[in-house]
Amino acid sequence: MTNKYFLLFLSFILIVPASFASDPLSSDGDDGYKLWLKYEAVANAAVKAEYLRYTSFIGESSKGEVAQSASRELHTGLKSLLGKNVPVLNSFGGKSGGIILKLESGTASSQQEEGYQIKLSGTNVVVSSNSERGILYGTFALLRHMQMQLPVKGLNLTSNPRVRYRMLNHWDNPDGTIERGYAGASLWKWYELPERVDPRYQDYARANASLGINGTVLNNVNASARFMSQEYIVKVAAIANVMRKYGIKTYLSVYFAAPKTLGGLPTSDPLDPKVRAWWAEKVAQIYKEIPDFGGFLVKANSEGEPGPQDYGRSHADGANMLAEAFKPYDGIVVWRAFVYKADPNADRFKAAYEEFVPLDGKFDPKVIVQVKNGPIDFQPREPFSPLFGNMPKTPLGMEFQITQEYLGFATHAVYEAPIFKECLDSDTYVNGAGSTVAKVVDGSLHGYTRTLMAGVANTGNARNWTGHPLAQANWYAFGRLSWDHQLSSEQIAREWTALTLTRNQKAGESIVRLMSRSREIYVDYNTPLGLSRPWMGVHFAPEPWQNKGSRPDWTAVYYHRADSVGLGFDRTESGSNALTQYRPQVQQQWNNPDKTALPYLLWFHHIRWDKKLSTGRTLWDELCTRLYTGADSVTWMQQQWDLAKTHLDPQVYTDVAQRLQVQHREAIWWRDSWVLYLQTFAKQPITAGFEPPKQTLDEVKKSVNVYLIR
Ligand code: GCW
Repeated sequence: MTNKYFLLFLSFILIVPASFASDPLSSDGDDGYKLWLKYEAVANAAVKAEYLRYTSFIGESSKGEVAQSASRELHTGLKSLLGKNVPVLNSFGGKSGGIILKLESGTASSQQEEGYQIKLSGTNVVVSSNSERGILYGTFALLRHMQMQLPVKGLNLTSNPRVRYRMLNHWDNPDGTIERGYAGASLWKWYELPERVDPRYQDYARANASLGINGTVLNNVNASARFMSQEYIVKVAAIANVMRKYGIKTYLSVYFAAPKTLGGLPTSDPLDPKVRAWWAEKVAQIYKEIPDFGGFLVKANSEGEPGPQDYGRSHADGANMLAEAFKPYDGIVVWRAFVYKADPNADRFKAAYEEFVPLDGKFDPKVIVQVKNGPIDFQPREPFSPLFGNMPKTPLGMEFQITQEYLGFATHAVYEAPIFKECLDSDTYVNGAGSTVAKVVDGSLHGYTRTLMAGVANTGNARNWTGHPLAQANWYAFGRLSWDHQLSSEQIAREWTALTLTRNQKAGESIVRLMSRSREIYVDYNTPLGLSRPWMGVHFAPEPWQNKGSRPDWTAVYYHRADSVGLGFDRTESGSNALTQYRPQVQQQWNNPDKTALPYLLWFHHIRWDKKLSTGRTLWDELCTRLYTGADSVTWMQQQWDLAKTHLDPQVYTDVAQRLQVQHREAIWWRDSWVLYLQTFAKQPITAGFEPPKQTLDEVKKSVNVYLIR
């Protein structure tokens, strides 16, 4: 056999067929399934010629399954980008013009365990790392580089993750529904597992690994004890077997009362020796099936879920009991700080801080406390949670929400990177200026190494994974930021757009413009000037008038506090005084209504309707202006989208264009609900220059009620 034919032969036996097995034919148009891993053929002749010079072989130095995923992905990618079958070789010493995936032994260079380096060495491109996972991440980075058609010449890239545990949280239920999921049913087909392993699990793993995500919590934090049964552990193990190949560890949410409901014990008291033994045995049972199991995520004593307080014990008692069960293993316990008691006089804003700060230093080192970005609940805009910086002896992980629970579900286009960045870049001032939330989360401020960033997933079994095509960007942005929180929102938007939608520069620019402004536009028509929670029920339809609930903080009026005098929640000394949970420098930012930045104004102050704001307008006029311009700006978004039309796949173009139409209609609905309702307190006409709503308040209420009918 000549060399050439031998290589061809090798490429056949060494290469596993390309993934995305269930791809539609290209004539079906772009259905979004391939996400940002399209690997479209390189059209530019010069770029292609350069790439061809470096792709005569793929050299792999490890046979481990994660490294194998890297070479398989590279092979798939190159085949599609360059139309060529690049052979994968184990022995390539002295060969030139290829891509070498090199596992370095020992503690080399500036790389951490999962970091990677990509550089030119002679005429080879070398992707090196101390770990197979690093090789996989480096491979995806190289493919990203090539998908963006950037030159190989001068390539020299070192990248390390800033956070250790980068994970998705799925709020998926055993019956296939997803709490706050808007993209179809769960990806996990529990009734088919463990025998049938849906090929989609692998594509899910690839997509995550391409961003550096290394953990996934498969089930809802409002957890079913079923996941602790042997029957389900085996099902979970079948998914974990797929995840492992892509460097992803599998985690489970646990139901704290499982010892009682599943184990038949008389109690689930974390200090009861039998309960402790039950969990230890349970964890051992899981590790038997899943040797690299990641750990538990726990929602306890929150919104009716059971927890240690049911037995007079603390969150630390509960978390530490579970941590003890993980002692023999590598796994961790992620304990959520999303708690708020039903106290009619309390400010929910203060609840997590009040319960958790006194526990600082009491958690086992295997515990990470996971904190939502804001003190309330994933609002379109929130100040950062005052827990960040105030628990220096406890690793605090970040919980972002990718699924658009309060951001218009999968209908409204809202690019979330600016929300994530706004929180990460906030200064807590705990160790002087520059003590950003990001530095708390990445461990650099308080010196802990168990660091975590979690995102509540927006995936479902919709063909395009996320329902709204642009919502894919939110999954992408979360993943990229969990790896490197210093990337800018715009940079990520550019990257995602070029990989996913179009490489045409002008078209790309108008999409990036649309994305970059989308969050502010949403805030303007939905919750301007620091309003929050104007919806109850399904968290979609506007209901600022909603004033009945089983507890006061489950009404809308609790949050906005509209009355004949003005609007907003006073959290200064004269109100709930929640501001004292922040350092003085932060308090100064927000305790004076004249100096508070307008986006946060009503978070902290009750403002008179006729008060003149820094814009020169009164509160009422400012509200009208924002609500109206917000709704109008959706037409601007439509224009930006249309500017890109000729450079977009028609299927994707139409899908987004139609969703933008819905968004526009609903933005007007939100605007009208707010202005008509608030007008009953402010008693003022709609600001001059804007057309009063065509409907009455009663009519709007009726249209909202339709959404609330079960
Ligand atoms: O935002 C609220 C949601 C609940 C969710 C809860 C939580 C999973 O409305 O659906 O429950 O937060 O984060 O625990």
